[in-house]
Amino acid sequence: MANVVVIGAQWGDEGKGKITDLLSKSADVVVRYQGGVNAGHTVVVKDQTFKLHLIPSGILYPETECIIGCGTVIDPKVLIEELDQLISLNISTDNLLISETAHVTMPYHRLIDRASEEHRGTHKIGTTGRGIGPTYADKSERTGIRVVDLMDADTLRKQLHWTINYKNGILEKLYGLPPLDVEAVTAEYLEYADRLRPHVVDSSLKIYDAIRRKRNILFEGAQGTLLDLDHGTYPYVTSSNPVAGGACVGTGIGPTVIDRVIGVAKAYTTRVGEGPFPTELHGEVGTLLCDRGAEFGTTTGRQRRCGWFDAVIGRYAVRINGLDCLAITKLDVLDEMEEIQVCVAYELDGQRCEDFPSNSRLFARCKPIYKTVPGWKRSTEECKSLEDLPSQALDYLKFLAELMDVPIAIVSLGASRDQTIIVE
Ligand code: 2SA
Ligand code: MG
Repeated sequence: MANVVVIGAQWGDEGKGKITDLLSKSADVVVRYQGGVNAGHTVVVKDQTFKLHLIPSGILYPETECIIGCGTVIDPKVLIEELDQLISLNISTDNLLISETAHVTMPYHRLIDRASEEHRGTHKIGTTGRGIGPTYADKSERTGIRVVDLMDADTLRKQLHWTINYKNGILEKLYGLPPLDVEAVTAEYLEYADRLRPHVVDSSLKIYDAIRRKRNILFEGAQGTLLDLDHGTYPYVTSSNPVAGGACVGTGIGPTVIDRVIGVAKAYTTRVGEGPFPTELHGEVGTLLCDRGAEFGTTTGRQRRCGWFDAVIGRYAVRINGLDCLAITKLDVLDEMEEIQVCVAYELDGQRCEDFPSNSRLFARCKPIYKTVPGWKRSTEECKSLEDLPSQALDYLKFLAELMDVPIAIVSLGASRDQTIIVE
């Protein structure tokens, strides 16, 4: 399988968890390169459901090495809870490695995330409230705490003494919140440090080692292309780079290492949080997609907004990520539809627009131009090959591939591992 990057081609929750779980079978190493505990991957193995936020889903395979790369932000409290959950289910966590240069989410990050959302009022982003933006902001501001700092008690004490006093000023003066206790936070984080220490490594070096030994490496993206800080629907984005290019910076490898990029997209579209969404459906059809697709956030339980497939966004994802192929997930959710609409282009101020506009203000004014295709009105959940699919479902997939000019390599028809068609 060589070295593969798996990314979300929409606004996150495309089913990357399931696809990376499938690909992890042939991977020796699985690496997360951005995001933090805002991500939520649901993986179903037999009758067990795993909800993972930070740990790569490759952990479910005993031989696979899992690395949380330097481009991620780590909330040690949640990470330890996740480790405990896996251990209680008899899954070994010995193969989990954590980059020493990843940044650490602190209590003030979570507080500032929530307070600043409230402060923004109608301009809020709709964040997950997990402190992601403020952790990355500190990284850029060069006031962040890195895993390596967490591992050294003296450094941590000194850094937190200064940083918490500084943050307390913001919490109190700007948001009217009570100050944090430096000693208590330091003690709490030193405990986390002891627990995580055995996992901490120079992850770039580990990955380089694996590359030299010709191991297969899977780079697991979180969130999606349209949530990318640079290429997404700014400001309604996350604070990292979920696009394929992020895999290099977020792990410490060069672009020549990557052999293949796979995009994951739902057969329709969802978005959670605020921001423009041209194909969003508000009526009955939207509710049907939400119900059949069980569209609720893995991390926050928020209901996801639902809409038709948007091929303009699909083409954009192909371009921005250099996609080799697509995995289309949740096709079965459309099984009951009489007819299905696909957004083939936008109408922008009376003009037809084929390409995603990088200007957010223009994007917010885009109206979908739909092509209606027939539904198949039959269950696809048991289909094991393309031949098993109803002809209308096959035509739908062909139409999507044609619109985005990219082959479809995987089709997913349900949550479990065997509800998958691998296109030869
Ligand atoms: P943040 O918290 O700063 O990253 O939020 C900024 C925007 O990014 C969106 N975002 C997400 N969108 C979809 N799925 C995500 N992960 C969870 C999941 C979400 C959940 O897998 O279900 O449980 O609610 C995710 N993470 C961030 C977020 O909605 C904001 O629009
Ligand atoms: Mg998710």
